[in-house]
Amino acid sequence: EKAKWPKETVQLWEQLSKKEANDLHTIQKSIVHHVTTTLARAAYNMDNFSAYQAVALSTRDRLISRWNETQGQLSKADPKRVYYLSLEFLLGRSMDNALLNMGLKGVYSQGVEQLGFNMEDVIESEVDAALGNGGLGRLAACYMDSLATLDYPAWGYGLRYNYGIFQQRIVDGYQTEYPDYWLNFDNPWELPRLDISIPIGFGGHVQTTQDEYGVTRHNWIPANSVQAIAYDVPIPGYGTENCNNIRLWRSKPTRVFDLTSFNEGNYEKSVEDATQAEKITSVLYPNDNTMAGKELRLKQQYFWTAASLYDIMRRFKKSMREWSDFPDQVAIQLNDTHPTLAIVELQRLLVDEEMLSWDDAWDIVTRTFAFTNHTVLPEAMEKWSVPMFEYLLPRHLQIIFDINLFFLQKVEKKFPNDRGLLNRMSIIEEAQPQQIRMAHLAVVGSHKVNGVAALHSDLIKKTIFHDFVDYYGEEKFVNKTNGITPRRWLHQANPQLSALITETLGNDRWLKELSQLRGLDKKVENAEFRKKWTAIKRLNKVRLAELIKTRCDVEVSPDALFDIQVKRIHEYKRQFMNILYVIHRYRTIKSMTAAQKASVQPRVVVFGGKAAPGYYIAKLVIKLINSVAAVVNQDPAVGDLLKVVFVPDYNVSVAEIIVPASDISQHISTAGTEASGTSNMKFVLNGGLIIGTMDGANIEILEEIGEDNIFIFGCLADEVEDLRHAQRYRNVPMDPALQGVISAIERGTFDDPKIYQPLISTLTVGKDFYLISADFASYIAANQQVDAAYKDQEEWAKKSIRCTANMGKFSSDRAVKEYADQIWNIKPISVVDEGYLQA
Ligand code: HBZ
Repeated sequence: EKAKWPKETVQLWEQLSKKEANDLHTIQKSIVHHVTTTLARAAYNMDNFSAYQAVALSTRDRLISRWNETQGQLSKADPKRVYYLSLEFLLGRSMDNALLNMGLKGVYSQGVEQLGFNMEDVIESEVDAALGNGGLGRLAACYMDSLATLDYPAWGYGLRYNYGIFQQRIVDGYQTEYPDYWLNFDNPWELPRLDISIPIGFGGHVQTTQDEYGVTRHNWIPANSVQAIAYDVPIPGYGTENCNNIRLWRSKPTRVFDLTSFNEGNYEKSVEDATQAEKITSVLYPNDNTMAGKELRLKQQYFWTAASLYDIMRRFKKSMREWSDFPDQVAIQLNDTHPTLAIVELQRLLVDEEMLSWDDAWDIVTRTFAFTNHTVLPEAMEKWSVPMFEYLLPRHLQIIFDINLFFLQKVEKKFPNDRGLLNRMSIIEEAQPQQIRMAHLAVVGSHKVNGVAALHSDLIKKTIFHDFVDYYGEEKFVNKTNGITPRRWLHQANPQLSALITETLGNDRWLKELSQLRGLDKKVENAEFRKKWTAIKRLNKVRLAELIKTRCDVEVSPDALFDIQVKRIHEYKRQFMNILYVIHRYRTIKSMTAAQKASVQPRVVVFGGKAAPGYYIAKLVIKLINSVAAVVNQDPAVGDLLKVVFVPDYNVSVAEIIVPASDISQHISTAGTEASGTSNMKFVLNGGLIIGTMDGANIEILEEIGEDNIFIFGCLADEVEDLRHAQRYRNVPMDPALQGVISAIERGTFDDPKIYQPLISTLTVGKDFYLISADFASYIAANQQVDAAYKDQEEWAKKSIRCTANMGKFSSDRAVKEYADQIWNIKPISVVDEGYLQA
């Protein structure tokens, strides 16, 4: 079109599409413009929320300019891109982050204050985008921030759920769930692309024919279809013009199909079909580390992977390259097994639609995909029942059986006559009914498989993927230790500490190169600096104390030691052990004389986290925490020596208040069960010490910060099996202190003891799978070491500074660079005002 225009028209467009300036006046004008036009409000009739909406819309304009510029330049450059497929992106709030990353926070704050609003209140009016459960979803969000910041050409693909993770309220001590209708007030952080609409088929049958060369062709005829509509979420990098994209799909009924039913006079059926179609992207499954096995979840997975691949292939086709070049243009990272169907879908499209040979197609597929494993827990391993799968995806089932057959034939060749081996490695589990093992499919269809911390990557090689290591060799199985973005988790969440660090180091380069924090090490001996450091921690504790007062109606002293455990509630994470120790501590204080009490270190024990709605034992743990809190907090014999709170509805924006405020935080999973953990990194980066087991990334944090700055306890991963065995077969008695605690619960000290019977029976000898009893004595000892160390506030401040100073490794920038160099083989491209530059 543009080519047909006269020169003046082109010039006019170019002149008018110049980016808006970012001076105070222009920004204020744009805010007021959105108030009076987009929001249709009178300029004075405003509350914090409408102020937020206007500021968000103005911020969004600037994001979109960057998005357009970046995507336009990338289209021309056409580099190899990475696509990060994740069913969860736990982004939290966007406004503060977008303004900080674009370097506009200062001018916007000034503008907003002059217009009569408090910037913090405006920021807090935003609802979280909570499209994730926990670590896996937040990791995806941190990686998107780093990819954008480092100028990597990267897109995320996910689902646009109408309902994110449920909202948690505590009623009578119990968790109750409420829907998270986060789209109620419109979402300024997405660009609906209503023109991008992709048909996705389900069900039906496979037509088999011979082509003119006698080759068998398979043609899937789906029984019905839905449309995938694209919504784009811009992800601005920090200190760069680059702005990446997360494309989220929403399901909508296909017009043609409801018309068919309608024309047949079946109005009700057409409405029913439409409802079924919309249901696909209606709700995020609220399970973390367990497999639900629901048909709707499988539909979500196929809907999402098929739409994403269609989009990726359409983009590839524009470049008119050969299919064999596909893996040189496209890297696809599978965030856990949830997107594994993408492997099968790509094979299907290449063979059935693009007419490649099976072997050529499979070579392209395996060079394209790489797979990240996030857990070794057996209950989390995804399996799909073959009959259900066949009903929804008949052609894909055939392809999976073929992939499996060709794979097992190769295994048989390498290790002949080992039937046990073939059974163990098969993608199909011979159960009733047969099950598809998605983790095996993901390994077979990928060129690299990674775990998320050194111990975990080692463990998966020894356990779930052991046979695969023997078959493929070691090189296919690598470690990529997780990381977190220092922009959100220090700069944004802890602005005062960020400012002190910048002032101390003389520049803010640490925000893009986190190992620069090492420069703080030489300030450890500087008493003046320690004073500033400690004062900031105290301010953050005051901020948390206010939140606790508002949300829990409990007053806590910011002078007490703040001891925090926030994460999903799960038996393997052992919040149960933590609250059992709190009871032990309570009983100890109760037994003390006034003189003895004088030397007790006051503590505030903070819990937060959601339990999966169907996870009965986890929900009982929440109830126990709240019952213990109710008793302890009003006991005059205890006073400020011990307070216990459960902060309801823990989410990303609450984490931003909690993380900077810890003195100590708890990462106490049974060794070998927590793949990595990422909140451990967030707390330590903010100068909080940790108490933890030799599990996941705790081990690597210990290596970086040194054993004097971390409280480690409990058995090691390679002792776990022996301990379980001993417990089962040798009548190991329960730890005596633990026995005392259990007796107190059973006497009814904390509500009706009948309530807790199912919880307590998880501990009875021979059943304590997570080894709470085995670790209890060393847990008590570690807690005593924490108290003793905290007594010396100067030494504690030194430890705190050393923690932050040595966390460089755990930046998600380091992590994505490793993925880019060692798995994806992609290079950064920097966006410039015109044209592009190869970095
Ligand atoms: O992934 C977590 C791990 O438990 C944690 O150790 C690790 O740090 C983090 C990032 O690598 N795993 C999850 O968060 N897993 C899930 O949320 C999940 C969600 C749905 C599932 C299975 C797992 O079907």
